[in-house]
Amino acid sequence: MPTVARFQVRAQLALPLALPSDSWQKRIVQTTTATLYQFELCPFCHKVRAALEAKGIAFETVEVNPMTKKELPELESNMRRKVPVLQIDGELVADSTVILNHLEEREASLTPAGDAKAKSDMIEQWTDDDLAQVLPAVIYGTWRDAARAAKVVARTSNFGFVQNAVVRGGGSLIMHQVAKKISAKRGGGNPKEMLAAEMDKFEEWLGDQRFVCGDELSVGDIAAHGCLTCIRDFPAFGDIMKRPRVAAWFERVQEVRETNRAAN
Ligand SMILES: N[C@@H](CCC(=O)N[C@@H](CS)C(=O)NCC(=O)O)C(=O)O
Repeated sequence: MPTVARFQVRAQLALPLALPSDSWQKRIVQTTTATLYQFELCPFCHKVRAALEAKGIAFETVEVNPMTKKELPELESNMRRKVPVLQIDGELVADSTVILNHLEEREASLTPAGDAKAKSDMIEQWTDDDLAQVLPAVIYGTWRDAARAAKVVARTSNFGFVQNAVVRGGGSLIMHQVAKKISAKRGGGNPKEMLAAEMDKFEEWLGDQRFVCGDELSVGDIAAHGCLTCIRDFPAFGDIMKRPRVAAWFERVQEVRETNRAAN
């Protein structure tokens, strides 16, 4: 049995079809899905993807050009032009934590009760403040990884021909600089060691439990899992998976996501 019951949230718009009135198929149901505006390598965007999948909400993604952000819809003046932005039922919601709260309010909740809620919240906060900050430093930390990341961004973004060439050529340089900046901001340590220290904390919080708050999946699991998914194609992910308890947890959460994922 999946930990989260499979359900799909779809605003259903019934469109009358020109069919004989006695036909059983009088209407066709068009499913409205959510739209996630994202960058392919943004850990916060992957956090939202994990929540949408675990909750069985069908969604499509729009890759935002990081230079122009022209794909982003018109946002209210108090919303920053950052990804992720989720459009759901005609509403625009920005910021991964705000989006996850919004989904918690409208769908079956993954927020545990009592003390476990404090732990789930703490792990989501850690994901935003520490894990999501350290990951880019790791994946852009070496020239080879930065070049790989630049390729992924160029491939998935809506760049024109010239911008694409610029990103492929100069992207690794920029990303490497970004990695250095992040490292400096966090005390100038080695990014791999910083990530290992963060994963030590996570492993301790997880202990021998199935999920971070015990037997049930929580927002804390979703946040951390989504964030880690972002680096799945990078060598650093292999290092994390050398931790047996973390690897088993990762597979468990992955299974929930895959079981509940809505057909897009
Ligand atoms: N607190 C925000 C952080 C979002 C964020 O920093 N997004 C980055 C991408 S990972 C972004 O859009 N950067 C573009 C910019 O700052 O112009 C969240 O949780 O969603």
